[in-house]
Amino acid sequence: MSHKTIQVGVIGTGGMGGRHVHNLTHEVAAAQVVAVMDVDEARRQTVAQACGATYTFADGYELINHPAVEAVLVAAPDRFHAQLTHACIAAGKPVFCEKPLAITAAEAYQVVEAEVAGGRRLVQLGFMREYDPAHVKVKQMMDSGALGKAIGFRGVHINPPSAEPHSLEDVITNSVVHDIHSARWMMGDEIAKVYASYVPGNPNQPETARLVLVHLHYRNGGIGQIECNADSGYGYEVDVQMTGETGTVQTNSLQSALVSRANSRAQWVEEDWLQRFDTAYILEAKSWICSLQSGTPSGPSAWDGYVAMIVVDACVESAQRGQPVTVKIPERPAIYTG
Ligand code: ISE
Repeated sequence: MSHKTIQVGVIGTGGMGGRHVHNLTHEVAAAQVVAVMDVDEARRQTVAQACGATYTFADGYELINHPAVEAVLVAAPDRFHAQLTHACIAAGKPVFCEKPLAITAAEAYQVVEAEVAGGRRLVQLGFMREYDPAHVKVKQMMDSGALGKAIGFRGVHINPPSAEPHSLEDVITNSVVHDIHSARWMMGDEIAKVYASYVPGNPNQPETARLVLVHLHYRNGGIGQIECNADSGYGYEVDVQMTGETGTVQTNSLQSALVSRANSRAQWVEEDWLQRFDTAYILEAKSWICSLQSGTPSGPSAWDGYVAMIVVDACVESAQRGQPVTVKIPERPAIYTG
């Protein structure tokens, strides 16, 4: 691809998709949203008008195969991610797919297989924490070696209040999947065993989850822990702490202004991920478009999406059985190395 503007089609224009359309239109000079797809006709027309897209579709596959669309961003509901991403690979078009890549590891593997068969990376996954300045600082500190070898990971993921309890599968596939990716990325090592436990969202519905705790064992001896609250009742926070052999480093979500008033002190807490990762989403979109211009894929790959799903499946099984589960990750294909 040359250094010209990349013409992007966006599938799904709800909360996350709508933010991606906004960022690509207003924050990424080298991108132009030319097509949008949404099953909600009113929404797709409104979004198309706001971003100046010429083409609107009610069908994602039509958008993917339209000649004006050079690259695709998939922000449809999770259950459609794998099929739509697969269709982009079949059409030979680069695709940015929101996480999760699929809703099972088996389905994610089909995407990896198709990409490997094509012989080049076309897929970038929406694990946006890799673009969050606070996470990047932690990662850089560990990579600098100043704290010695990484031996421990701790991730805390607090979600906004939720009207309905979520299923255990949903919490792990849609939410904990971020922490799983973070746990691999930060440690630079693969997860070898998980032991997950949870508190149901409703005591009478054991298939729901409110609080999930996952213990991790890495291949090279490190350990980790993920805590995910599916319904905090108060706001949104994500933090990570890394333990090295000679020190620790962590993000600090308690950085907002401290207000003292009437014998009390208070701090503002972000509402959701769109607020917390505002900057990360912009940097992520810029990096994706830049990688398409340069022809050098970067960022989280389909392989990362697949491995995260292997760990997701292991966590679900572990939580359901109440037993530790061994994680088996196949050898990484050559297109994902280096
Ligand atoms: C949501 O879909 C996201 O991707 C957010 O980053 C995550 O924090 C949240 O738990 C998910 O539901």
